[in-house]
Amino acid sequence: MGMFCYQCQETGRNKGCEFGGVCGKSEDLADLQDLLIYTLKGISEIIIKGKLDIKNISYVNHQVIKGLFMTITNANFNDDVIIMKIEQMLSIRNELRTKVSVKNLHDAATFEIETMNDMVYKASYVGAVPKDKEDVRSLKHLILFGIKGLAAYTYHALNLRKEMEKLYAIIYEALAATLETDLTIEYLVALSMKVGEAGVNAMALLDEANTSQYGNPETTKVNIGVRNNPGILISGHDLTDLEQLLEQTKGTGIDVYTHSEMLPSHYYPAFKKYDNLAGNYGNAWWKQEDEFVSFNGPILFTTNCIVPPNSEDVRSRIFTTGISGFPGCVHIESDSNGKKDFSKIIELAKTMKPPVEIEKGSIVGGFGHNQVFALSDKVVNAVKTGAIKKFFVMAGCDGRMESREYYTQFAKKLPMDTVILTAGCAKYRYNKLGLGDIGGIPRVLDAGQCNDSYSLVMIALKLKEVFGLQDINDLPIVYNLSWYEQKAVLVLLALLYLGVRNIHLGPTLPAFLSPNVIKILVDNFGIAEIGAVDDDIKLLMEI
Ligand code: SF4
Ligand code: SF3
Repeated sequence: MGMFCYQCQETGRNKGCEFGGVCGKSEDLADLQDLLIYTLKGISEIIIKGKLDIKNISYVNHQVIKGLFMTITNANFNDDVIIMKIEQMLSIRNELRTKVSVKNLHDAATFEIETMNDMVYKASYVGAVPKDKEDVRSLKHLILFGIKGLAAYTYHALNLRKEMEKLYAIIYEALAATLETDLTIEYLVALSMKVGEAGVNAMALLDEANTSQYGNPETTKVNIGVRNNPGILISGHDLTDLEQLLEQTKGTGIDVYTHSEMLPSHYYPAFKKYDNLAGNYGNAWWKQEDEFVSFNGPILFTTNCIVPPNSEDVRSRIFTTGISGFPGCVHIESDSNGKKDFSKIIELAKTMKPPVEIEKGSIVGGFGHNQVFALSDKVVNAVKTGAIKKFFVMAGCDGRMESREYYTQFAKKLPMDTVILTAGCAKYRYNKLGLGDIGGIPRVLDAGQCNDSYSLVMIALKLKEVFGLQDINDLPIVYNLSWYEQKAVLVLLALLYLGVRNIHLGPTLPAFLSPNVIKILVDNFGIAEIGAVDDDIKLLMEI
């Protein structure tokens, strides 16, 4: 029945995926995800217009953020899971409707599905292109994709039993608003900023959840070679899954390796006590097709980014948990206390060969806010003496496009008196280049996952305080961000909310931004698309 999706950076022709996703998402799956989002909008409208108290609907709050997170790029490819989620959300929606007496609800809050055919039909036309004018549609999608990122961070914090009601409130408010047809550009821009504010709060909550549970990240050398034992590779962003896997593999002779965005787990004190945590294997998500072949052992996905496996061998070794999913791969559910049984993965690992070494040596990371604050005298002194001229925030995502070579070249060509602050899987474009240090301060300071972009904000705010500045934009910090999926959209909104100007964004601007919305972002925030490496370095050095 056709599809339309333009939520990520790799969208077809930088316009939209219409005949299957570049990511591997089928038309059916794309339509089902649209229907899931549509149902969540209906739930949100009932909650907002019915003035339901969020405190009394915890179960709904949790299931809504899970549903949103599932539709993030490369997270869940399983139609059956999305169908079950739609059915669950429809029954929640219908029950909520009995609790309120609101008239004139939209179709999203009232439609009924009786058969699978009904569902397929409905899914085929509630998709990503509502009948709004171009700029309104663009801003609604900026908000929706930011909300998906917000749901992801909220969900990770919830796994560590940290919640903030106002995050659910803004999710409902924003989703319900996207059903309205009479919204002005001004209203939607203001709502985008509210989502950005919620992004700052969600990242602060997650930071508090992670650091209170696992300690503050500290400077750490991570092995990128291999040992001689069979291994399990763990990917995605969920630290609670890693913790349980490390506990369950203790003493079994199986080593655990991190992959892609799980690399920063090595920086937490709590994980250092596990001698079965052997190192980090491979690079950013998009290289997994080759790297999973040579890894030899089972792979556990805790969140995105899954690339649909080409070979049956790799597919048979992939397990999923949490919001991730792939058809034909074993999914491991938690019990009601959040406990997961990974014994199937461990048993499989015991029958497998150890990983083939693809790299040797180590990389250094762990520069979260606490660690950088501990170095602040050194850092401030280096800025004052001119040893450090500029900090380049190069956080965000990596991806398949050849144009992302820009970021490697950019890092290589930066003047030696500059330091890169990074977070997210973008770092794999330059974290193995050996860019040296400035008086003991590494020139690439990795704060952690995309989730940890908050640390970069904290570092900027701390420097602003130390240097006694009024405006965050007066700091010698410039932003050259790379985006791919929807968490990066939230991070961008969070930075805009904080008043950060002149952000360079690439490798392309989001396809969901209309020319007028881009103009609003350029006029109000100085946002610019990346250009040629040398020109951009010159430009950003002068800001
Ligand atoms: Fe296309 Fe990205 Fe949507 Fe996948 S997530 S269908 S690649 S726009
Ligand atoms: Fe990466 Fe998927 Fe964005 Fe978490 S793992 S940063 S892309």
